[in-house]
Amino acid sequence: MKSIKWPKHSILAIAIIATWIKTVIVYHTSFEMDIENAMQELILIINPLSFILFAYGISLFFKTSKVRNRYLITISVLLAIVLYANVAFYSFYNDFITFAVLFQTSNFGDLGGSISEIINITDLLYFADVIVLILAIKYVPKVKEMSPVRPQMRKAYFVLTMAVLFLNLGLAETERPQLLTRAFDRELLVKNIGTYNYHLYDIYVQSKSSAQRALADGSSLVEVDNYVQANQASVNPEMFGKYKGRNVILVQLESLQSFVINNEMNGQVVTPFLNSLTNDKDTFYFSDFYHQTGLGKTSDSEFIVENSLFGLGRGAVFFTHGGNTYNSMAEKLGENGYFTNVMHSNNSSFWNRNEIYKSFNIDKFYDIESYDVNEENSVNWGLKDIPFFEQSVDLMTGMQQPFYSKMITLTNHYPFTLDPEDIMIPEYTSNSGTLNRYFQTARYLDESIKVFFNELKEAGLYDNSIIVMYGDHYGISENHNKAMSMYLNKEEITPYDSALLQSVPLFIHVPGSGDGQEIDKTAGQIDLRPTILHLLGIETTNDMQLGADIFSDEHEDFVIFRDGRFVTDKLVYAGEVCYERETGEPTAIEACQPYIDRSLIELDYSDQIINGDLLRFYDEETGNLLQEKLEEKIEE
Ligand code: GP9
Ligand code: MN
Repeated sequence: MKSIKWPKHSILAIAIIATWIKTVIVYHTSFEMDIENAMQELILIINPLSFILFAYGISLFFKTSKVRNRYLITISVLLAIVLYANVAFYSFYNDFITFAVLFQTSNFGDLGGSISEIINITDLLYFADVIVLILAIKYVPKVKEMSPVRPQMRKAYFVLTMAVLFLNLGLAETERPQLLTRAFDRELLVKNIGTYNYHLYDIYVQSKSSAQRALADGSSLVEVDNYVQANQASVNPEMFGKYKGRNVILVQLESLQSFVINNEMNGQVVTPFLNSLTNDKDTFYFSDFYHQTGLGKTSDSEFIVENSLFGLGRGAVFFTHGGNTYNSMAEKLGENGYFTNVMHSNNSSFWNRNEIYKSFNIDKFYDIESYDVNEENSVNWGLKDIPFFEQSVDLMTGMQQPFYSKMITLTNHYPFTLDPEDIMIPEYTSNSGTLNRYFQTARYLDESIKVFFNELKEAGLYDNSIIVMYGDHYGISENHNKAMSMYLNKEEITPYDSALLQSVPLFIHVPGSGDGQEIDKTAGQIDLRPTILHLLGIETTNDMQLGADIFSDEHEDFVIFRDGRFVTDKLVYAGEVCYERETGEPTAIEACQPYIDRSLIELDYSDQIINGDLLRFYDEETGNLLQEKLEEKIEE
């Protein structure tokens, strides 16, 4: 052994390699992460490295090897604890720890008794790298006591660390575009940037939002409140309470845009069942309705509909502000005797749903664990919509009535693939495979709704329910403009066209009512909360909401997009150009200016409410500011 010439920084190298290998092994043995291809595996292997290099690399700044070694041991112990805590948390919650959750101790209430069941003697293996490191320090023959590390050497080391980080981020970006800006799922984050980096990122996101929260006080709420009160649309007495007491079934139609409704593709009808609802005696069909989502996509549409507030301009509010105080539609319905639930066959942590649903006061989340999912009945993202609806109706039959169920469909999701037996119409024939397949999955989604209606009838749940269905966001992005222009028979897709293409269908189906009609008022997802609550006879006068009941005479034909674009019955504002809606011709900006100003105000008020967590200062019952909370705040 004596003859081996150990490199100078062997202890550092051993620490890095031991922790790296251990982390990768723990990824594979203690978390259930589905790895779909070699690239994902490669990312998983690389992803702990940049942080490990960085954390251990700090040792290069210490002068003596003794201090260096002590530092290395401390860091290895800390990293092992972080990883081990995640393993323990995961085995219980099937989720990774977030900074926010750590401070909500109530979350651990149900964990108490089971701590001892979770901890096991074999768990010492999670500290194997620490042991290796200690042994190495003891037995690896000491190189000549090193003089302080040369600055060039340190520089090279940290350049390498950065290179590894960027390699990791670059690969992750190709595998999951917009991973960090959208931050949709903790599992995806850990899979792509690694546990250690994930915690840093999480701390950054959480501390940013808690700083904004701490700085906010009730005074900003006064201004917002004045605006909201002044802009409330009064109820339509003919419609208010008309369907009181019915179950409410909300169906979010994944990626469904209006352009497929009452339209054909190469002679094939795309949505025959939904088309039949557009002139059905029991259905209100809203033909000029828009999604208002941002990067949070599905989760934004949920957020907007529940709260009648906008999502955020950056990131997903579900992720960044899951712990805020809200006054959701579910909470309102719960207060009015409803059993409230969400049905969606996906991991409960996706979009941080498991956390924010608590803030929305939703009674129960039927996530993937509530469904029977196997090879045959799932495709691509999970359970296919038809079995999803079938199994959901089974669950509904056991629910206390009246209930409010929000159902989130999944099959019509990018990349829009189907098993051969589910294909009902051929692909389209453009240069975009995405658009070509989109028609097929939209056709499948349409079929699933038909099945759902039949199942509800068979289960005896149909007559006493109202079924609200709307597209959650676009499915075809502007990357497919060329193919879209071919389909729509246009020379090109202009910003004006793109804005109008954000229209998604909205149906309010009220079995047996005979009230059906087409409504072409310009409206958006933000209007759904007051619209639905009013139909059920639930007041919203004191609610901090930005939308308006579409049935109200005071509802304005004006819908604001998250990025500042807007559509009215006469104008379209997009790409900083004001267009005449009817002709699509640009017109003087002055025509749009008042709406531009109002869009900015409303978006800003919505952001203030969310960033400042202002609803904690608001009494939903009286519409007053909560004096005691404000005083507490001032004392702080
Ligand atoms: C995932 C589903 C899809 O659970 O809601 O989210 P999306 O990618 O459409 O935002
Ligand atoms: Mn979606």
